[in-house]
Amino acid sequence: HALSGETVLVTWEVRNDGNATTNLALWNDRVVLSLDAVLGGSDDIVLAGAVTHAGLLAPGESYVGRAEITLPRDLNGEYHVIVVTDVNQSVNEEGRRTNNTLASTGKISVQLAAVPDLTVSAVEGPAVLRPGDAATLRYTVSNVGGADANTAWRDRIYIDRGAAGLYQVATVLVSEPLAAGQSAERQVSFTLPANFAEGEYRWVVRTDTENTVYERDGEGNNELRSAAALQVARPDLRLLGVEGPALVQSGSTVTVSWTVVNNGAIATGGWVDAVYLARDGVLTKYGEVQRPGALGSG
Ligand SMILES: [Ca+2]
Ligand SMILES: [Ca+2]
Ligand SMILES: [Ca+2]
Repeated sequence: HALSGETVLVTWEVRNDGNATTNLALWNDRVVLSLDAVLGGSDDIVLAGAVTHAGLLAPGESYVGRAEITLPRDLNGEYHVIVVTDVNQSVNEEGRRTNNTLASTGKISVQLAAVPDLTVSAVEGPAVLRPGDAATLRYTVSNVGGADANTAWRDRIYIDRGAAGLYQVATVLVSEPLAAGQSAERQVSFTLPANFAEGEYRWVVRTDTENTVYERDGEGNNELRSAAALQVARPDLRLLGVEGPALVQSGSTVTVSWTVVNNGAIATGGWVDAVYLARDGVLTKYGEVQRPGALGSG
């Protein structure tokens, strides 16, 4: 019994049944897996194409060949092991080569080894950003496969611009293992380029983008597109009018009112309006108003 992807030791014995020492001291043996006990055909899997033997072989002498062979990672089934000695037919045997191939009587049973399966969930990024803004995005990568993910891999964070394609904003190199059944939440910060076009987009997170983690049938679920939209918008605040008293007595409280309209896209993030008195080009500030909320377009 063996598991796919496992390393197994194969040994075989080769004897010189002739009446002369080999004319060469170097030849290659080949190790093949085969569903039937016959060499050749589409069922053959060459495990070791050329295992070199060094040394002359006198009549009656033998050697034990050995090879540590890593089974293919998707191998599944019951196989004979077939060994061919002097596969290149370089030793002069006067044509007696039919006995150079031997199949194992028993079969080796190989089962598929479990593999990791990474998936992305819970992609949460900002809903509104201005070009040039700093942003932080959170996401979760889970290993829903049957084996630990032990090799490092890279995640990539994109903004999906539709027809304009994906725009990468960040990459994350993950070097700590993720055990089977476990999840890890990640957080990544980046800055949106100042020239990023305004529009409505989606966040996209892709895990294992270089495919360093082998997931067999689980490679297709490595990307998640956020359900929530990202709006990239440039606000354009404009003061429409200011009204205040024309005559004020010093020391008294006055009320000033003004109207702000947003001629651009939605404005968020909070800002401050300030009230000044101007005299001969010199501004003196008299008050401030915090604007914590958002101001929609128009
Ligand atoms: Ca022979
Ligand atoms: Ca996967
Ligand atoms: Ca993969």
